[in-house]
Amino acid sequence: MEDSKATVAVIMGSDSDLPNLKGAFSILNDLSIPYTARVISAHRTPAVALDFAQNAEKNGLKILICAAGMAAHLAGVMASHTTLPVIGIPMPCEPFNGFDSLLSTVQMPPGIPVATVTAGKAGAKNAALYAAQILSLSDKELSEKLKTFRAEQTAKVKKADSSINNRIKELNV
Ligand code: RP5
Repeated sequence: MEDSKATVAVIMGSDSDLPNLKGAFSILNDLSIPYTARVISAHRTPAVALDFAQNAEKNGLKILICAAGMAAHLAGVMASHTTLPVIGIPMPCEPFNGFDSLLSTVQMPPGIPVATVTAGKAGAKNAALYAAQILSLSDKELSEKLKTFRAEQTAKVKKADSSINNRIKELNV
């Protein structure tokens, strides 16, 4: 939920990243984690990025999720101005389809870590889940919700397994 008491910030380098981030907001909502969402660019609005990162802890935030594509400096720049955990999501972009974003986000020099997740939509989901797992270290209720999420996920795979042979027969191949 979008909230003034946000513990998680989801920051995207451009609003063009939003379609890839839907899964993150869906998971944060499902787990009732209050978040704030921003469009802040390390390159186009560097002063805003600096101000946001420097004041994040004072503003009650606990984790920053940063999604960016191409040169993708956002997560690293944010991490350089705060000791809060920063999770980076490499965004797919033309012409390299996110491989450039992946390397830019993951290859932080020693001293300023960024926890980089999968590129693209899967990464958005994993970033939200990973943020939840960090928060769950001091939130028993959230920890239980995550265990329920895992159990439901397991049940879905078992259900698929139990019907897969019938589904293959239906393909008539
Ligand atoms: C990055 O550049 C953004 O995160 C986005 O993934 C990419 C392209 O941005 P736009 O040109 O679509 O605004 O900073």
